[in-house]
Amino acid sequence: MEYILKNGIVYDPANGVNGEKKDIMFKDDKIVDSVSDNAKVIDVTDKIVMPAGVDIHAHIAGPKLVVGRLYRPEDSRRGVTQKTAHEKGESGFSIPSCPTTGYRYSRMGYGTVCEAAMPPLEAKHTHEEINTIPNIDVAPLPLFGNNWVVMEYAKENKIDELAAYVSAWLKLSKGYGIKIVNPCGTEAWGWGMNVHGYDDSAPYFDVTSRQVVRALTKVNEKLGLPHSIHIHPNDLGHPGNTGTTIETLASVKDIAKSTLPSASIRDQVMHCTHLQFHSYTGTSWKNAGSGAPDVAKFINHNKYLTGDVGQVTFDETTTMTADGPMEYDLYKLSGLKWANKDVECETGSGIIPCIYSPKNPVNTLQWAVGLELFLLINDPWQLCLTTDSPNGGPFIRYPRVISWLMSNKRRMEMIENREVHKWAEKRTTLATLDREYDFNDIAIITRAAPAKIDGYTDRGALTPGFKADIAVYDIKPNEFDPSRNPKEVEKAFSRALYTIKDGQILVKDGEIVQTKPSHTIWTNVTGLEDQEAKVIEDIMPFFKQYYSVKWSNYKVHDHYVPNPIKIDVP
Ligand code: MFN
Ligand code: ZN
Ligand code: ZN
Repeated sequence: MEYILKNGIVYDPANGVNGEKKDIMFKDDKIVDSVSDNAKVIDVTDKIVMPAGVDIHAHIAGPKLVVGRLYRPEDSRRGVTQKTAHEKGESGFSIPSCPTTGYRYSRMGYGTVCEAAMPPLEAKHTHEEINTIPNIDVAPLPLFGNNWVVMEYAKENKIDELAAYVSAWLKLSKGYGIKIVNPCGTEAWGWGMNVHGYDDSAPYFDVTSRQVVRALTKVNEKLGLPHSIHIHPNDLGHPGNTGTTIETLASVKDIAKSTLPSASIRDQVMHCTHLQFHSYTGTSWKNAGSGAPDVAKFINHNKYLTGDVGQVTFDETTTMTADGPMEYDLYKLSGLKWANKDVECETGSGIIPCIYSPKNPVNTLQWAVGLELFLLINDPWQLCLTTDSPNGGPFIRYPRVISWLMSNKRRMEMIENREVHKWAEKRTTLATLDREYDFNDIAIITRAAPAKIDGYTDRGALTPGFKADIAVYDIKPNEFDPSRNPKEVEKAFSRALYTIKDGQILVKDGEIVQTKPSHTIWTNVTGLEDQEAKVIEDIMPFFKQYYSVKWSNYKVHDHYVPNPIKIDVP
């Protein structure tokens, strides 16, 4: 089937197209540069056309989500809709059902989401969930930062063995890249402890967070993985954590990016996630302030770094993270119902509701710190829009965050009318920042940059040969002032005029008109088969002694991933 999207105003930052009136053509599932006279015309005259959105960091599938749904029926009762001709019924707000997740991303014009935390031991389950999410492609990141084998190899600086281990485990779990959460800290939580500093070690392992992160960064670049390491640093959510954050960012400066072609699309060697939760000053919540200016300055000076924000959106949400000890801290603060889980030999997790209120000084500080990061990090290619869904708020709030970024007027109104607590003004620089994003900047932080940082070479741009993943929004940018119309901005980005995925129209006028199965994107390192076999043989006594599952049940078999996009890394 051939289509021509006619006369749209196109924002395609990867190709340097900034608001040009242009036709975009696609044939079957790919963008093309010409079509025949038989092509079906879709008139989008003067409306915004962008590549489909790419989310670099969200929690959408896996055991944490299931626990959240089970123990928060009050969340599952929100957002309930009846079954329609095209959709199963929806349910849930911060932890929607799997089909709901697909519909809602699709309605916002998104096509790809990185599931940011998959324990290898629970990878089968995670893939089963991914398979029930329609319309979006999902790239799951296996967790490596508290894995016992990783910690042992990192301690001994056995980079070759660790590389073989990582490449074997990407295959075993069908994972996309290396995720690190609170390195050594989640392991310490097994003993009721945490690590706060970057040079603290995990009990009984005698290895520091710094050693683990550096070893995994070297491995990532040695293997030439398309994405860099993706790190949630130590000390999340604690006043005074800015120092640990900057130490973490600084610690990989001397590690060169891989020269392999598989890594050539990206510039960074470290992607640091939900920076907002890592940018606080002070010694307690009473005297806490913003570390955003320091973190932003560091990122502005160092092109080897990228990040996403983890913006707080003032919602009642459910937080969930492999950072088990941090969730216990939140439980001590809020007293809300709390779930905790150990994943033997690999990681852990905690889950707890969080009610972010604009009347709460600390939550307002968090909101303002997130916006400061957006406004103080100069190069939008180094930053991605996230709420760390659902941790700072659910992903359906992205359009609201976009409206805040495009309107200084709206931000000042919130501060001056005391819609938010006065800490936003007193404890951060937000009220002094008048930068406003334009539509091109928005296209960068929601699709072009995350695609590049994730290392995708088939999406995030409207390049001929790329996937026909396209979003059209009901705004005429040449006749519209986003600064003065934040509500309209939010509405338009919430309900795409068209969402096209793999050349199929899935959303029209903000409604789902079709669903399709998702693809799972995973990385297949080739050429290390002998080393992988050797590492598996070496660790087998450990596996048999410490894991309670059999090796034969551990691997994610091919049938768990019925629609793979396998990225071969030679
Ligand atoms: C990432 O996974 C990931 O992370 C992320 O809530 C997450 O109330 C999960 O106990 C948080 N508040 C304070 O201590 C504030 C001080 C308070 C006080 O007690 O004094 N001050 C005020 O109320 C101010 C009043 C005066 C004024 O100045 O206006 C704490 C409390 C809190 C703090 C609670 N912290 C947690 C935040 C962290 C991480 C949430 C979520 C997090 C989720 N993932 O005259 C005058 O001016 C009067 C002044 C006022 C007065 O005194 O009245 C994964 O993958
Ligand atoms: Zn995290
Ligand atoms: Zn996260």
